[in-house]
Amino acid sequence: MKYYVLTLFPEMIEQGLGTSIMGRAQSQGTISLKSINIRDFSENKHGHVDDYPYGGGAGMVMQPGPVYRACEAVEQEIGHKARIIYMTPQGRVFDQKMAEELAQEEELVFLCGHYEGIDERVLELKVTDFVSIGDYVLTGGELPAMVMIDCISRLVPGVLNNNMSAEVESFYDNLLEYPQYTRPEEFMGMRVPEVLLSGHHANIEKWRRQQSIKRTLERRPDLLEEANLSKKEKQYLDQLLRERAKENNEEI
Ligand code: 6GU
Repeated sequence: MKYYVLTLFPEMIEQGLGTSIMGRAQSQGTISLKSINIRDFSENKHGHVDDYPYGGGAGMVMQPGPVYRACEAVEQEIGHKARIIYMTPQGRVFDQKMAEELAQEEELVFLCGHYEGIDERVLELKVTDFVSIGDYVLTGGELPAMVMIDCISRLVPGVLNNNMSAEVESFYDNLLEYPQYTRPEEFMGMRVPEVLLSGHHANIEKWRRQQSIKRTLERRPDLLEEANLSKKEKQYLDQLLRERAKENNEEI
């Protein structure tokens, strides 16, 4: 996977994605990351890339010219059309499913705005996808682009050590992850659940699935509607619901 990030703060992207798993993935060559400074495409003698909004109002707007030329330079380098994703709270909300879809691409271009946004005309001309990372407002598109790149990259083969781990973690099967324990066996008087010490793999697997179901019911019941449960697991969920109803003196 080749990422290109168009930004006024390339060092933010390089720093943020330069260490840990993302740093290793780049050293290995499993992914590549190139930050392009939009300011380098300014034709203004002061290197300005923003100006006052037509019609008045607060803040500054990024001018279309530098953004357009930066997009063209990246397209030239890639040699064919690529998706250009504009990070904006007005976009479609990013989720694991979108990450899975984007992970199939050879190249992804992220366009990060600042100030009050980017001149609409260059967005119309160049952007293929408008994406938000959630319903809250940030100061710029860099953190959202980094969130997306991190999430997509762990789905790229070879990025994670253990090929399985991308699937087993949260959201696989629409269930939350089961609780994890490591040494010591007892901490502050709290023991590791006995089943995990038993070495009985089938029992451990069953316990973990049940914990996932229980945790999802408690913390993200909305996810359960899309979860793929076996007949036995559905019975377990029904049992949890009955217990809960009983605790609350409810009818079911
Ligand atoms: Cl993609 N950009 C900004 N500025 N704020 C956001 C966002 C994006 N997603 C959520 N909030």
